[in-house]
Amino acid sequence: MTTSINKIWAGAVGVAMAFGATGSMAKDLRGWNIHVEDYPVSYGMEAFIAEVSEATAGEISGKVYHGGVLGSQPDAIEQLRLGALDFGVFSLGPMGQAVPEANVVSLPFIFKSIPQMYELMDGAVGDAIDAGMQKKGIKALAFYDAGARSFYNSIQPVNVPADVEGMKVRVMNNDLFVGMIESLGGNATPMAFAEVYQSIKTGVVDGAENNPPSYESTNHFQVAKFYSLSEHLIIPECLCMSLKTWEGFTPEQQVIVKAAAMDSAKLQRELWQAREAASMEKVVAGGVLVNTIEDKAAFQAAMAPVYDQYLAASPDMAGLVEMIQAAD
Ligand code: BDP
Repeated sequence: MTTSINKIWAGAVGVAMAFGATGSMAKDLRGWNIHVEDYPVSYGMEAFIAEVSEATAGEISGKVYHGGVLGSQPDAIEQLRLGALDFGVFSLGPMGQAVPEANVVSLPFIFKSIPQMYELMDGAVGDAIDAGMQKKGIKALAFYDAGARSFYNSIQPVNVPADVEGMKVRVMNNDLFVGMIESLGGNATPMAFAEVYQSIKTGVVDGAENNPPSYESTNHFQVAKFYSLSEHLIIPECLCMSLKTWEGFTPEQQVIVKAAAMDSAKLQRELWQAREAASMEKVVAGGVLVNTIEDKAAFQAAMAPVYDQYLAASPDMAGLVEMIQAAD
């Protein structure tokens, strides 16, 4: 008899502890990540959840599921909106398909440089994107670096827009990228990241486009040996949280989570720079032919219709485009 009363008492104490001083329940978060463990995004996410767990004395803890095991990126975005996933690092490419504000960064050549992108994403542009995402049930906590995306394929170096003519190019899930490839006369195939390696290998597509770390970490460089540094898209990534999860935190917890996210972005951006250089070395050692592009302005001019496509679908975003274009 005494034993069972003790058990009940112990259980009640456990529940009270779990609710904590503020009355909110202890939370164990599920984090989605498309990348392998050894990747700047992955280290950033691990640092984020470790800091949150430590600063909340375990009130909020979590686990990051790497390697896309919790599903493809478009599916994961839906799960995040519903609250089935708590957090993740998402490219604003696929995010833009659901959030017009986020889509502004999927315009070719919109940012002038990576430092400019950092400044704008840490300021007014990032705030506008966060506001747009919140309308869709997602809270943007911090922005990570994903460098610039360039073309790679198994056929020939790309030097001028006409080199893409007739090429089958995989793109991320976003209508703007279909328009972008079509503006060069190529055939775009939206496809999940996980399917790209096999699709290039078997000739379903001729190539794709991505930053050096993704080109390298996925082994795409082994099946698409021509890497042409067009750098046509600078698409930052977002450490995001389901708004449902975010709103379940106390104000004090939100401050901790936001600070941990910003700290993790600082770390990720440093790691990113180092990994880009290492990835370039690795692909060159692996036999890739890298070429720079003399006349990037030719690509910029050819891709101009993507801006019309965006503004036709989202006329309210004209101010945001101008804000970025007017920035130094
Ligand atoms: C990588 C992004 C990742 C995307 C991937 C892609 O980090 O989020 O899923 O590109 O091309 O650079 O699908």
